[in-house]
Amino acid sequence: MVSGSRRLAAARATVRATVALAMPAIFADVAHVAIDVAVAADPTTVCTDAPAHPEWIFCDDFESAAPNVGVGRYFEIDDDDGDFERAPGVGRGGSHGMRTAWQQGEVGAGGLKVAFGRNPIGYMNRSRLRPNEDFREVWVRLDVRHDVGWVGDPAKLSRVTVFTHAGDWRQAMVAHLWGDGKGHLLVDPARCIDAASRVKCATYNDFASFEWLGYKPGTTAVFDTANSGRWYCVVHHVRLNDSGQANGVQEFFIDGRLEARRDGLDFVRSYRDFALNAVFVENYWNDGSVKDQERYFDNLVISAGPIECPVADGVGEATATATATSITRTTSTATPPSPPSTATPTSPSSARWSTHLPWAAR
Ligand SMILES: [Ca+2]
Ligand SMILES: [Ca+2]
Ligand SMILES: [Ca+2]
Repeated sequence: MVSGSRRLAAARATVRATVALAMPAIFADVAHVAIDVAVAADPTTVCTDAPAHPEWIFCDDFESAAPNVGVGRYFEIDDDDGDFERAPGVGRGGSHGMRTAWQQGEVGAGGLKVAFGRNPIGYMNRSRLRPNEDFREVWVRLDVRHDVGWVGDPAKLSRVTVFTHAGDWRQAMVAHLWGDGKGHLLVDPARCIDAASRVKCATYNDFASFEWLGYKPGTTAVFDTANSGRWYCVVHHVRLNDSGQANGVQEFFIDGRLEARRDGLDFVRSYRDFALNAVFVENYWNDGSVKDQERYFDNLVISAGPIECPVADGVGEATATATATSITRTTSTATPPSPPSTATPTSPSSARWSTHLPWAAR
């Protein structure tokens, strides 16, 4: 580390000052708050700063322990039979992170599930993360790195949702953050509330009952081989609408830059029984991985306020690009297909946003 502790301390102070200034803006106008690029503190020890961030609901930098189920932790983990694991050196800046190992053709390669806030499902409430609060707006940070030579777009990355009933996993809405099949991530908001503001879904992922509010892809080709080997700090922001107002938001940022935003969303109509109460991080590749390959996660943070990202990662970029160029030439036939043209339009008036991605449906 060239910077030294004094510089690091200064960086942290800067971050805190930025957060303090930004916080009142959350309530006034969330549209541009997280666009301000502030340099977050040392990306290898993110959760060390948690005490300075009361707005953080959950933080895991994978430094202290392997992901586990329990109070303050996850409510469910799929470790892919040990293949999805915490490991030294695979995290940001050479820290600990989570390693995903996809074998060729593999679909499910593990995931992490966090519940927080007021949640009707006892199984999820094992985490006890601020269980008496309703969160109508959250920011979720996840650092993602695809190994050098990466090929393809796994459909899933994460989702933020509202669970509504004690006896099953039916949902009021889902803010999907997943791949567009063309190398980018996208936002794909879905509602499961009827005109009388009652939950329509009858079970988990009740796709037949979802109303797709319209997806929008980002601009950074995070899954391109040419961009493999570098870290991306992905921040996913979701805000439920106020009752009677179409003012919900789903947007995401990479390294502090806005990628895609949907606003004016009537996410849950006037439903108020529960608010955002779970985040799932998923290694799920609907079409199966095109080859044996790995990706890595670090710094999963769920917050009630905006989250800063570290300076964009340029380390290893040249190496990754050089390697990727040759790989792209030799494996072009392995590139997964683009989304099919069978996306289902609904009403003509909202045709611009009224399609969803059946190729990614689970
Ligand atoms: Ca780490
Ligand atoms: Ca595996
Ligand atoms: Ca598996």
